[in-house]
Amino acid sequence: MSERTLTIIKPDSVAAGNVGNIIARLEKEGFRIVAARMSHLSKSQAREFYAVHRERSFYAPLVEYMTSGPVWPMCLERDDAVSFLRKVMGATDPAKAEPGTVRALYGESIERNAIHGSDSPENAAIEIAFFFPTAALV
Ligand code: 3AN
Repeated sequence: MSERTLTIIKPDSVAAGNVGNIIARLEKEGFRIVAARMSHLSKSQAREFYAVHRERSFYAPLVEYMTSGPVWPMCLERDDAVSFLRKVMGATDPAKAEPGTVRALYGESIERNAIHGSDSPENAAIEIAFFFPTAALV
């Protein structure tokens, strides 16, 4: 069933010049880009976006990292978009990600891991609304 999910091309990918490669890969995997924009997150935006991880030891460094440079949030559409994107992304730790996945190809570390993808349809809806008002979706 056609579904939408939210990805963020993270600061390490933007700094390394991998935005084009990652977008090309996502399109090749059958995702349609419903909305996209470049953004430089404020600390309060990053804290809110990752609020579920508030109690984790990596929360403060994660907020630091996600605000360290520009990112590309995008709303993507495809059959089973949420779970399919997770497969294309690979495991959180690029060292453990399956060969050929986006994180295996472009991730530098468990924190600087190239790309974000929503983990459930419920969170996808929340995360899409966080970055894109309905009017920005086509
Ligand atoms: P995923 O992005 O694979 O869904 P989450 O939601 O568990 O992973 O974690 C959100 C983000 O927090 C990850 N993308 C990564 O940047 C960072 N992160 C997760 N676990 C760790 C960890 N053990 N150490 C450092 N950063 C982490």
